Amino acid sequence: MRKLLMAQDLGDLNKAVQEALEIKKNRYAYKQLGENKTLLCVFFNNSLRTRLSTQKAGMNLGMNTMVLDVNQGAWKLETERGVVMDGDKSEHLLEAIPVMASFCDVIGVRSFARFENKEFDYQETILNQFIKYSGKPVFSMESATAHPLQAFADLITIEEYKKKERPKVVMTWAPHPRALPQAVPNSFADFMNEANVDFVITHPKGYELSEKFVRNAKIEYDQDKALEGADFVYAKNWSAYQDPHYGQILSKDMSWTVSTEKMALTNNAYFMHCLPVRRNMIVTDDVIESPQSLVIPEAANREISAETVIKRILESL
Ligand code: AN0
Ligand code: CP
Repeated sequence: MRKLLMAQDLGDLNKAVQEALEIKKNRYAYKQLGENKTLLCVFFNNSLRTRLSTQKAGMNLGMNTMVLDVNQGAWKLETERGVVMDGDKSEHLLEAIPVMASFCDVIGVRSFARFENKEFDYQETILNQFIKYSGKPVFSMESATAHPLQAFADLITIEEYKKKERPKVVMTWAPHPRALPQAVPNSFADFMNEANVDFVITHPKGYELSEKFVRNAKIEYDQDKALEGADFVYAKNWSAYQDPHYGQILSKDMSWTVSTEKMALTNNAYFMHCLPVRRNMIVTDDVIESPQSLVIPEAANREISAETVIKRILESL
């Protein structure tokens, strides 16, 4: 495996989940695989879970792990070619990438959508520059359009907790004070579309996501209707994808917050969220603290999803 961005990069998803569950039984079983191999995690944006779980995954595999926070301590990077660099950016990504690559064997990249230019974001310009100019395997740690390590961890979690062969999984938009990327809901839809689940997306009108990720998923604009009979409720805020509102907040409607009343419409569903979450915007205290909340085991599975991906990359070196 040379790259991770979409679910299809993992091949047969069921096999990938089974492999992850095997790894979870003994996460140190492949300690030899990463000997004298170095993992570099490059962050253009903040992170708690991805930063810790991805390093931990690399260490489980016996790798050396390094983290670079581009915006804290490194030189400010220019990312557009052709710019006269007379501003505050001291180095170009086109030099920085091959230099970073010369010190490592595998690279993880976090670079969120910037919402300045939809094409720049949706072409995954930054991640693709890493792929092109590093010559090393590259995986997304949430790039402009996708967060596959999160969606893979979510799928592993659903597999662990499901009580029926084909559970109903509802991804619901919920309000948030700041504009957030579409990467998490995009990848969740991408993975759920390939999984053995009855998948429904619910959001206010105007929040339609990219077809590339939504494909044939069911859309239900009435949240209460969507939640009926749900076995898993996956809450997330995202900003608008569709033109001319790309990257904008269209609604802060608090009636979309996942509350005890909303959960009462479901089949005693589990509650999921990738975290970080704003309480009493996305979800009430009561729901996130309830026994049905999976947010902590879900986050813990980030170590397992990352380890499965990095293991496959190491096996292909
Ligand atoms: C980010 C997002 O919504 O994409 C990261 C989530 C994993 N969230 C925030 O910036 C709050
Ligand atoms: N879920 C997730 O990716 O969290 P961080 O942004 O803290 O890494």
